[in-house]
Parts: sequence; C-alpha cells; structure tokens
Amino acid sequence: MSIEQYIYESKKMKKTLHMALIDPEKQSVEDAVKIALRCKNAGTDAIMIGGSTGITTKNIDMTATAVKRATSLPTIYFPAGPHALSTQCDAMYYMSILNSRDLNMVVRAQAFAAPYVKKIGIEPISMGYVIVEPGMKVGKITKADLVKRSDISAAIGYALGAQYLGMRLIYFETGSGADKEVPHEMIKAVKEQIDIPLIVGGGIRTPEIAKAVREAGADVIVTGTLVESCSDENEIKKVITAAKGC
Ligand code: 1GP
Repeated sequence: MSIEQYIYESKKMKKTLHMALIDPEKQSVEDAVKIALRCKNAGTDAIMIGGSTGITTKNIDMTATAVKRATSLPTIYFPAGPHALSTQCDAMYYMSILNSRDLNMVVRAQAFAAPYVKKIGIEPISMGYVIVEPGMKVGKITKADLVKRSDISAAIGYALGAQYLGMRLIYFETGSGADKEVPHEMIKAVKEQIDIPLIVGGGIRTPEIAKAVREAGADVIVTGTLVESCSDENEIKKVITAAKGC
C-alpha cells in the first residue's frame, strides 16, 4: 500500500493519525533514532523528516535510513526545496505553498524538481500547504501572506481550491514552535467543506490541544518541537494518545 493510500484508508476508517516530525539539522542521526524509537513506543504512525533550513540530501537520507532500520515506520520527506531530495524516504509531500508570494514556492521549484523525483522513484504525494498566523520561520522563508487567524473564508478557499486543483492532501500550519495551534473553528470549518485529508501542525504540545485539534477534524496531527525536546516517553505518549483518540 502506498503512503497516500494508507492516509486515505485511515481517514475512511475515521482513524486520526499522528506523525512525528524530525528535523535532521537539529540533532545527530543517533539522537534522531532515539526520538523515532520513543515516538514509535508512544504510538506514532509515521515519521516525517525535514526542516526549513540546513537540509541536505545527505542528512535527510542518513536520518531516514537509520530511522527506518530502527523503527520500520513509514518515513515521509517534508521538503525544504529542490536542492535536497531524499532517495531513502518512502514518500515525499509534493507540496505547493499556496499562500506564498514567491512563485518558486508555489510551482517553479516543483517543476524544477519533478524530473529528479521521477528518476529517484520516491512516491510523491500532492499536497497544498497553508501557513496561518503566527507562521514562525517557515512563514518568513516562504514569503507567505499569512492567513489571519480570524479569516475562516480564506482558509476554506485555499483548502477547497487545493482539492479542486487535484491535490491529495491539505496541510494547515502555524509554524514549528508556534505558541498557538491552528484555530479550532478554522479546522472545523475547513473540514466541513473538503473531502481530502486534512493535516494540522504547529504549536501542538499538550494532550488537551491534541485532543481539541482531533475533535475539530484533523485527519493527521503533526508534532515536531514536542518530540524533539521531550525525552519523557510517557509525556509524548499522552499527547500522541490524545491526538489519535485511542
Ligand atoms: C512544523 O507542523 C510542524 O512544520 C510541527 O510544529 O514543531 O510546533 O510541533 P511544532
């Protein structure tokens, strides 16, 4: 089964997935493996590997190979740009930053990378990516016109637009390390309008927030800062259990 099918099957069965995000720039391969093993024991469903800066094919692939060997979990490349393409992850989000002002982020980098992606043979999963306030580093790097936290209609427009363009996933993000997650009423309103799976990330660090994001309608919940900064497996388990609802 492809990773895309896995996400769609889970959605069909009304199972919320948790994905742990590991940034290879932030720790050694050995520490990345420790984080991934902790997350596996705590119940995560997949490991996303990537970050906004300092990403190379080498650090992505060394991390992906070691994480796969240690955990057997699916690995998904969360790309930083066409300068670094993973040959070892099981899949990659083939993503367009829908609210970027920079055409490179919307479609040009994707066009540049496409022949290499075909050659590598990695599974590309078409995904629209929308950055909501506060946006953090990723909002700045991608030159995003951040979606205002109160602008539900803009959020719906991006999500439905992505679906009509044929994208298979939509990801709403407030930025890694954000002090706020995507507003719950925004998640709920978007979810009511779309059929494609909804991924939500940024600022999710407590069981209460994870539960609220799941109940608002996220199909996939991503946590990065928590899993990288907390070495207490029980604490991580509480958040992952709340994210998955089981
Ligand atoms: C970033 O959505 C992810 O792309 C994760 O954010 O680091 O805040 O969990 P956090």
